Amino acid sequence: MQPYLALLRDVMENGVDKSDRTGTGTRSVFGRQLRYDLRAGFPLLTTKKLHIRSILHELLWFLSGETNIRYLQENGVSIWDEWATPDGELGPVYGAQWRRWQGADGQVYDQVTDLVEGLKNNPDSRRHIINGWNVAELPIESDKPWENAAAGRMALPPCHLLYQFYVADKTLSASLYIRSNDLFLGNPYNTASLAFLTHMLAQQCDYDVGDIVISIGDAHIYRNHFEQVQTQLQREPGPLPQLRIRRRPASIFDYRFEDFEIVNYEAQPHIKAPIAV
Ligand code: THF
Repeated sequence: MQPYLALLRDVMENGVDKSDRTGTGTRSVFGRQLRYDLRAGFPLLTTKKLHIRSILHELLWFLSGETNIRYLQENGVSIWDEWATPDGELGPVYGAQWRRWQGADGQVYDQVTDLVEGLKNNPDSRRHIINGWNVAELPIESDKPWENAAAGRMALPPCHLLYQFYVADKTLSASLYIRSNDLFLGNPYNTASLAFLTHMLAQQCDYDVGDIVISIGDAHIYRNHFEQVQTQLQREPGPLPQLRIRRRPASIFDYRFEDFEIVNYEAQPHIKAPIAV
């Protein structure tokens, strides 16, 4: 996880102090890329204990096409609470775009099903893409997230918006574009989530796993995370854990939380930080 720690240092040293939508204030740089070789281990932070439960349930929730936080709450995951309406709606966020993108012609597109088909049947394709940036359903910038959701628009525009996959030598790699990345809280989640998804897709298609590449637009650290970042930068990273998937579910939609086991995850203590809403 050295690339991540180097990016934190880069932002602290070279970043520009900016105001942001949430009113918290950030220090940010523009345009950075992180790469992890999944064969070297599962890219979970070791300098801070991560809540794997939240990351996995969120990914399973995206894949299910759900956009109400009920499933997350039933599983003790609260990371989407702040943006939802009182009855838990987030509008057409990730799950809706991944599984039910509505064309102007009324046709509904399941990007995940199409992706798996494409990876299996046409591995050399350069169009293995999931796109979350559905312009017609973006929120209105000035409104509150829950007001957008109540009006049927996304509560928030997607942060991780463009996924592309690549097959070569029977090995699957993934690339993700994140337009705006909260480096202390969000980035470690996004990295682990992409790694889980890549392992699942590889298993479904009988490929090995290769690299994951994360490209970031606005890479920022919130002002109220500076202290936590310094604490983290004083820690020495340890060896990466491994992922074991206990069975081979019938499809990409049949994975359950219990199917995943992270082995040898020895992380340093969790570091608390407030989330900017
Ligand atoms: N907004 C902001 N400001 N940062 C983000 O990373 C972010 N997301 C999602 C939507 N808006 C965002 C929400 N994802 C935590 C982690 C990811 C989130 C929201 C919150 C968080 O507070 N993590 C705590 C532990 C909480 C837990 O797991 O229960 C942590 O210490 O890691 C980016 O996708």
